[in-house]
Amino acid sequence: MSNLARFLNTVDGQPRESYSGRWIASLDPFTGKAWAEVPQCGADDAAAAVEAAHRAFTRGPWATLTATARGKLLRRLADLIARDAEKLAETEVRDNGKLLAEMAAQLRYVPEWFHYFGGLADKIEGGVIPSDKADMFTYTRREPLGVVVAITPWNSPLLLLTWKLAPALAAGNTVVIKPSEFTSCSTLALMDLVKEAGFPDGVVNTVTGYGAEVGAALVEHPLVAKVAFTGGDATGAAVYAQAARHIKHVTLELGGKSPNIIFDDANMDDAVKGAISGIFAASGQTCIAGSRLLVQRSVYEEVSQRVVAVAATARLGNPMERTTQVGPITTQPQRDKVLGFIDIAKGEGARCLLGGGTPKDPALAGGWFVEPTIFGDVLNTMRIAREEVFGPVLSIIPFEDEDEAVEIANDTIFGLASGVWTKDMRRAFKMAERIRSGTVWVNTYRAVSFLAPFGGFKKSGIGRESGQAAIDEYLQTKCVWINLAEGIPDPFIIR
Ligand code: TXE
Repeated sequence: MSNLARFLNTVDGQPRESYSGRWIASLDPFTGKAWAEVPQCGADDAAAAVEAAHRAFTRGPWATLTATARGKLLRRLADLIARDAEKLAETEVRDNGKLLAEMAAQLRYVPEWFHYFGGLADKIEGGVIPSDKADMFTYTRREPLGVVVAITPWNSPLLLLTWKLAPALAAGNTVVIKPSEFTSCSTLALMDLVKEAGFPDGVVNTVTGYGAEVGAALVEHPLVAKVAFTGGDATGAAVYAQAARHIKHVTLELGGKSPNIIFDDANMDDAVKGAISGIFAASGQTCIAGSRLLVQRSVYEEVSQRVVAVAATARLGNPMERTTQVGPITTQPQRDKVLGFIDIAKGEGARCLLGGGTPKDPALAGGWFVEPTIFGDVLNTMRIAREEVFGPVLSIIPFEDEDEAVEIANDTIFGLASGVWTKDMRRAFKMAERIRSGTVWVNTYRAVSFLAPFGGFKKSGIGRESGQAAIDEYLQTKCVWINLAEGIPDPFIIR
């Protein structure tokens, strides 16, 4: 047996290893070394978790719990997460290498989703339908879907899980979670709090393992009613196709190639900070990364120079230290992918203004670092401007006027987010209308909230997370007809 910390799954309220007895090492991106292990599950473990969730949905106490009691459980979980936020954040940082400052702030914010959706749980209402038929009383009920599978990625494991878990539970579903094989530990640690909060056994279960094995087995399972997925667009398309074969409900939150647009009338200090936070925060590993910086030609040189100057001062280092500004890339394959894109951009003729490789500092040698990298004179037709890199790599693209900014911004298969920097409010409203993305930020970037719907246009996804509408993604409508009269007329004719 190894001497690494071991995190176990929870199935039907019980701690579980995998049937195979195999383990996956969780690697610390700052050292490149294993620090913990999680069970390597297979299709048999996936089936056991789904069956437990299905039992809890159909026969357990959860099925008859009032919506108000469900809401209380969610709010209790919120309080426990708030209590343990720092500890959970540290576990996430060991797994994903993002800054402790950022993960701790996220974990302190996560409880708000459980409070918000806990509050919504007993406000799910049906309606009485006016009837065009005599003596007929018709009403709707809003009912949960059943077993929901939540598949999450490695960049913000608990935040992105929360966006699924809170509305799914508030709506009365049961859940099987499949975290990323690279960053499972914080999700497994959260399960202790789910138990402490008092959720009945089987309501929330976890199965760790590789996507192609355990993820695909979950999507395939006939007792699963819905898949809520966040990840890459290629995997999202595969999950969507597989779910379609079984007519399952799906929400997909996929990647982006978001335009961050600076006009010449913008507050330049703010715009430069917005450009930096859009791409270098979290080492660019966010779906909302503002990876295409569109700059009006009249200020193109000035903005490029200022963004380069600020990015050049970024302190790379140990993500656990509060003074670090840019941490490592979460996984080695992802680091290699980012470096590959840098080579592609150079080959395409983009001008490398900063970075372009791995840092030389020997103190960083063990970690999967990539230097903050900026390319100038990028054409929107280049691969570096079209494909999601998911790393600290910025492409700067010039434009002449509003029309051209809109044209370039929308010339992408994605549509997750966008930023507009201008002091002209007429222009701000117009741009917000014309850009095809699920979120538009004006004079800010990277703002999210439990109150605000989030999701993608085009290939960035289907469905919305957060905000009131998110709960609809976990409900279905039943229509009930009650005949108040006696005597059925002609049985061969539809009423
Ligand atoms: O993601 P995957 P990867 C993008 C980013 C990154 C690329 C690949 O561009 O470079 O995706 O990252 C599970 N059936 N994003 O490979 O494969 C997998 O185990 C069911 C954007 O890490 O999408 C993990 O739990 N599940 C993104 C989850 O899917 C499967 C965040 C996501 O992994 C599966 C992360 C299958 N066949 C990466 N194959 C964002 N939108 O924020 C894999 N999985």
